[in-house]
Amino acid sequence: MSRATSQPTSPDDVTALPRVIRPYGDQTGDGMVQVSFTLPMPNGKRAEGAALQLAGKMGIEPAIVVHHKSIGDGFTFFVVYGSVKHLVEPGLVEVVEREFPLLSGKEINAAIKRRLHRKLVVVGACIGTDAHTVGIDAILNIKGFAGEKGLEYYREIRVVNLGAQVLVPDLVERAREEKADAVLVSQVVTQRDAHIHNTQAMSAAFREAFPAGEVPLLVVGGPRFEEGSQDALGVDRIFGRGTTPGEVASYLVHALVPRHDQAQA
Ligand code: B12
Repeated sequence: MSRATSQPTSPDDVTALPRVIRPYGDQTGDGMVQVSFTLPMPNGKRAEGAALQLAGKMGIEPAIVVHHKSIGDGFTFFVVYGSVKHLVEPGLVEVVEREFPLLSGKEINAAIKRRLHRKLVVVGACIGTDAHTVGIDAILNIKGFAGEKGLEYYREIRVVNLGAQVLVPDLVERAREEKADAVLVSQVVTQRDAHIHNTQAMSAAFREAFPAGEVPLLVVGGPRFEEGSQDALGVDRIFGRGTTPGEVASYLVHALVPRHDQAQA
């Protein structure tokens, strides 16, 4: 009796997957996908035809429009369902592994207390015109996120949450006043790449205001940052969709506590 098919597959075990796969709809390998988009056209037959034309150009063929709805004057929202021919090679996917261990609350507090001998200071804000505070609050506020308490809950972390629409010069000033070890910035709105421009401006302002080696750890988060783009943005770390406070606290210990040890040595 073979048990191979009932073994759970590890998400990281590429040897358990075929070399190539296709999307699954009704049956294995049928290549079915569903996409949604908006066209700047009034709802109607011509707009439906335009949606199918786009689907064809995207390689979705045959395709059907399964939903279309007018969303204001001259705009139509579509959901299109159809088959693609493309093959996916799971073995070629590069997975960015977390570079630090996840610590428990107790371990985090103990590491800060033992090695820093004072509270670790975090200043957080949404910068620019961004008023989406739910994400940064999920990380900072005591109530936390996904069953984990936020950074305010940690005895050895002092949190200063500046809220929404904070101007970069004010953030720099407050970080200096509070002697921030880390500055945590949230950017949710991505229209016209606002999240990228704001983050780069923030990083530049901190690097201009603080001497080299004394710039606080710069951490930015939001649902649409590209993994691994921290260097291009001039920050130390990026956190994306679904981040939990425990991950951030573990990272802060990983990045700051040893750093302080080295400075004392
Ligand atoms: C709630 C909401 C609002 C609320 C915000 C209330 C508040 N106090 O935050 C209100 C109604 C005010 C609002 C307004 C607007 N919104 Co709005 N909003 C949303 C919505 C529905 C949910 C966002 C949210 O709370 N997510 C839940 C949190 C927990 O998730 P998160 O932000 O991703 O955070 C997690 C991670 O990303 C990460 N993280 C985030 N930040 C940070 C920071 C650090 C340091 C770290 C470590 C981690 C981290 O950790 C968090 C937990 O895992 C989204 C759509 C959606 N479903 O996402 C639209 C959305 C973000 N809004 C959008 C828009 C366009 C607007 C408006 C411009 C609308 C308008 N025309 O007025 C305004 C802009 C206001 C402004 N000046 O910013 C767009 C943005 C599109 C884009 N490409 O930029 C979205 C995507 C909706 C859409 N599909 O169009 N919005």
